Amino acid sequence: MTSVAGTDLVARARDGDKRAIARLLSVVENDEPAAAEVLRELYPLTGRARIIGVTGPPGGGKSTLVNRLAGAYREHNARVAVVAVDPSSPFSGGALLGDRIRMQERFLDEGLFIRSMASRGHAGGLARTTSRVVNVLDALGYGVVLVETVGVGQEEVEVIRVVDTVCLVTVPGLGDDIQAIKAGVLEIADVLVVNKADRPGADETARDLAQMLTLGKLRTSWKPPILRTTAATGEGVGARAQAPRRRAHPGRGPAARGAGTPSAGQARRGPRRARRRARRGPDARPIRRRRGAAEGLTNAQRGAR
Ligand SMILES: Nc1nc2c(ncn2[C@@H]2O[C@H](COP(=O)(O)OP(=O)(O)OP(=O)(O)O)[C@@H](O)[C@H]2O)c(=O)[nH]1
Ligand SMILES: [Mg+2]
Repeated sequence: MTSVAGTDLVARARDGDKRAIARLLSVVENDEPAAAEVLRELYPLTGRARIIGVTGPPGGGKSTLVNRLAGAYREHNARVAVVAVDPSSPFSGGALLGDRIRMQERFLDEGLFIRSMASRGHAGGLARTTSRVVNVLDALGYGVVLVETVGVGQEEVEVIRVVDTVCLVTVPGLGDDIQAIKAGVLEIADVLVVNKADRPGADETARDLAQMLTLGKLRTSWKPPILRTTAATGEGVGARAQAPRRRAHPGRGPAARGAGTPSAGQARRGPRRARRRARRGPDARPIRRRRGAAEGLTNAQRGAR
């Protein structure tokens, strides 16, 4: 793709042309030749969207919940994008989008964009590709990006780091499986959801989770709220959409995904560095001072250290 074509694609995508958006996402996802240029062009526009991750064991109702949340955010007029990372059930399937009428409503909705991503075959890793996709959607003006992943492996834990808010979905009666979740995802969860609350055992599961939180060596003082939802009917989902936001996100959020809004530290260090960073693009490693530069060492002296 020539750079003119790349720029044209960006322009059409920014106008809301869904086919152009899909094509643009493929360019960055597959690391096509125009990817770097596209990302550079869009980079200054990133850092505005609210990125929400929905993760948890297979079949817990993540897609159903994501669909409900998308509807709830659409009611507040935000343009919403959904990124489903390796959904075992395809996102176009009936179960995910509720009844057929609702599904058609969603697909006709100009303000909603849905993207499925395979979890395998990404040069540079799934987390990096996901952050690129999220950054593009952010730059294109989607106010809310919902990212669904199956939270079982280490790689998914890495993926979920690109989001601002992690919502961990569990279901009643998980039993010992709940212990398996605890290892990675519970530590980074901002909100815990016991979905399928219409089934028996929701209160016990909520209690188990609360207990695990008190036992876990959580690194921050954040106490994730534990919410009960029935995504199938939408009950309790409003509470999730309004759940409190965590303020501090160690190793997460816009900086972790290389988005453009300068952190307080970057702002202090001044615009020159931010501009340099913008020129280098979102995948560049952070700019660090050369070792010894502050002490005024020569290159030879530095090398000898
Ligand atoms: N009883 C009940 N069933 C639900 C609820 N939410 C979702 N389901 C059903 O649970 C099944 C799985 O829902 P999905 O939304 O596909 O779950 P998922 O977590 O996205 O599944 P994977 O992407 O395959 O991991 C579907 O048959 C849903 O209709 C709920 O609140 N109550
Ligand atoms: Mg799903």
